[in-house]
Amino acid sequence: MLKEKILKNLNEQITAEHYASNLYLSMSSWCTAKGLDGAARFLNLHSREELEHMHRLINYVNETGSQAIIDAIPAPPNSFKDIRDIFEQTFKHEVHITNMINKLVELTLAEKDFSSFNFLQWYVAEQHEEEALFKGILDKIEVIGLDGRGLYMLDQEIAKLCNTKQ
Ligand code: OFO
Repeated sequence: MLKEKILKNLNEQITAEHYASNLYLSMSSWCTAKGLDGAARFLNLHSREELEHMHRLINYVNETGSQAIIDAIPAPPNSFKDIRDIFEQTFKHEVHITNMINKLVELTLAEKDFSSFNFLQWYVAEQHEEEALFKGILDKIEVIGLDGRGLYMLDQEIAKLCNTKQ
């Protein structure tokens, strides 16, 4: 059984991963509506990944004999300024998730819950990858730009990422 404090934080993490999934799904839908098929596919795949992150947490909590709570999540935004706005928001969101994970890891050490500490190492590594991935897209936006054919080229570049990470 997990200590109360740790269970509460793990359940909050479940909700955060669920929200991230919906946020990226909403962004994917916006991209589809704007004809940005590469970015739409990338974000859709990423939305599914976030669901996997959520399920991994649910399984862990339930395996310990505690109960994973599936809580309400707020509606994500559904309108965005442009593709730059989308990827600035995704990067910001990943940094926020990293901070949550780091707080959780700190707590497991303080509570001497080494099993949860060990479980969370996967998320620590994953967050490192995800921040780098989204930062890389922001860098591409800077280099390619959004004017003229830039937007089309950028969408193609983002589409290529679907075959590497996901
Ligand atoms: Fe994109 O992050 Fe989950 O954990």
